[in-house]
Amino acid sequence: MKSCAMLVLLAAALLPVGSVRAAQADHVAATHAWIRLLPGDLPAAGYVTLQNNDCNVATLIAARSKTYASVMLHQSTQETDGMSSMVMVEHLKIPAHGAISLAPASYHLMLQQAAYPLKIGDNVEITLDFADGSQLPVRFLVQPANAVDAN
Ligand SMILES: [Cu+2]
Repeated sequence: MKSCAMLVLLAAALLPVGSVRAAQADHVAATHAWIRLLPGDLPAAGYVTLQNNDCNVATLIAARSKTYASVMLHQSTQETDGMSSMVMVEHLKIPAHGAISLAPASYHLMLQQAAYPLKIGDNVEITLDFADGSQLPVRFLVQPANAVDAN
């Protein structure tokens, strides 16, 4: 897109000489970040909407947290027999100036091996890693099993 290219050139011209791109993923905004807590040892699921404000595709490649030893990117799929299952997702592309939602029955972060027993209302920080080396720490609000969104 022409307007995008011009913006990039302008941004480059305004940067001080010798500066490098910050490790923080400022071009991606996270909203509606919440965790569905399930009873017992059942894995929790993390949901978030990611808006890409950049001219380039942003590719989510991993997520990690101090609170959960295991964080995986999954996609729920509906089988023809009506049963749902999950598959691992290698990476998730957010279109330029577009958004994707990790939401129930779709993409989610599979959260396992919590470091401590989580309660409703807790905040959990999960860091999202992107293919360009940038990262985005996001605070997720812990919600009960019957919740449908963060707010
Ligand atoms: Cu899963």
